[in-house]
Amino acid sequence: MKITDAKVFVGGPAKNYVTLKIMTDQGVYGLGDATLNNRETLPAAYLRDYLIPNLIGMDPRNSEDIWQFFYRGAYFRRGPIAMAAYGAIDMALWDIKGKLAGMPLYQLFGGKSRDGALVYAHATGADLEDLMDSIAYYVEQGYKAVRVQCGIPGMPTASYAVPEEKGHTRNYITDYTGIRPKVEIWDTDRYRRYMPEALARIRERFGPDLKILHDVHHRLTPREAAEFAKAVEPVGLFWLEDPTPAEDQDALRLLRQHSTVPVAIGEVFNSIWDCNKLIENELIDFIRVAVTYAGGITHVKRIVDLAGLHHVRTGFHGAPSHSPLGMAAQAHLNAWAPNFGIQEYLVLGTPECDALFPSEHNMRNGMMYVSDAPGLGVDFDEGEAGRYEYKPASHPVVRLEDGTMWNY
Ligand code: KDG
Ligand code: MG
Repeated sequence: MKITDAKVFVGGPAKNYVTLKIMTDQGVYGLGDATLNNRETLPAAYLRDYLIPNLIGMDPRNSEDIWQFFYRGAYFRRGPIAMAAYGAIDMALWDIKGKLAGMPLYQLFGGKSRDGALVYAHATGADLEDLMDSIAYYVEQGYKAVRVQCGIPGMPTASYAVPEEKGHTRNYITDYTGIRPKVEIWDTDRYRRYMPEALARIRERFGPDLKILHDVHHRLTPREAAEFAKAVEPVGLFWLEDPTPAEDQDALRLLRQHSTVPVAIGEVFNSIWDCNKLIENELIDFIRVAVTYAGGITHVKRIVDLAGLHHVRTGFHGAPSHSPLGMAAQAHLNAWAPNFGIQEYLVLGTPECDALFPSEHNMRNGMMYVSDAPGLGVDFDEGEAGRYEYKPASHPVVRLEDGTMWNY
């Protein structure tokens, strides 16, 4: 069996999805997602210029050897661009494998460990009252877990993942059209003074059963993060996410010495080498890697297995930038993983997105139910794809009030 061709598409409704389609001499094709948010053209170029010309003629069933060929074969290894490109190939090869076997991917991993996978939604508000309305909306929809972010009084601009005005909780955006990013101003002291009390009020209003998550988005130093974690401990968070910049694997030691708050990190990691020390030293509770830019199913499965040895559960990244293909790969891993924790999930389900990526996965009552269709269980309509083209977009950048650059 041979790979005969592969194509890359960049574009989509509201987001620039990077979609790979691998064709074979037996008519079976595979699909993969290489959407590196706001840098989408880069994995697409790596795929088109180097990886696809090498893929043609390879046996698509040898997904492990193909992964090793690209990873070990690249003298300059890792990085989000390369790992997103290998990830898309790997996803597409698993899709082909599932279609050849006539089985959904979770069966090839070892079958289902659960019926449905717990997901969390994003509640947000320009202020605390606005956020409370947003949480209430998701609770009414049946969600059992909600990430909560709100505006901080006196902060010169909206803080991370928060709308500028009240009443825009369901259509807020974190990315902006164009190449030049918008600037947000951050004030750590105001955040540290306000947020623990806001989280306590959310717990008081919604009671003990709601799973509450909060994302610090890499903005605190290790000392500040330890202090913050101690302050929010009475809230009983499901997790505190990215309290410190993720590159520093030792940063969480101090937090661990001062608090038992569960810690989640890893949405910017792209390999096992970014998190092996964190996992082995049991400095985290949830690993947030994404199949999309951490080398695909083959590599992320290794991370999940390492995590399982150290009581670390999964909490895969699921921001709206992942296409339904990347989310499907994670849905299959979530169904199988013995150490599954939770899945971040933002409703993508616009009619345009559903038309581009027909899918049999579904969501109800805050749980994700995996499709039983062979392979990934998501298709890609090339006719629909022709309606979209790449539109540059950027994350905001963050500065302190005096102009110093800070972490987005
Ligand atoms: O591309 C960056 C976003 O995916 C990120 O800001 C979202 O922190 C995020 C999250 O937890 O989903
Ligand atoms: Mg995050």
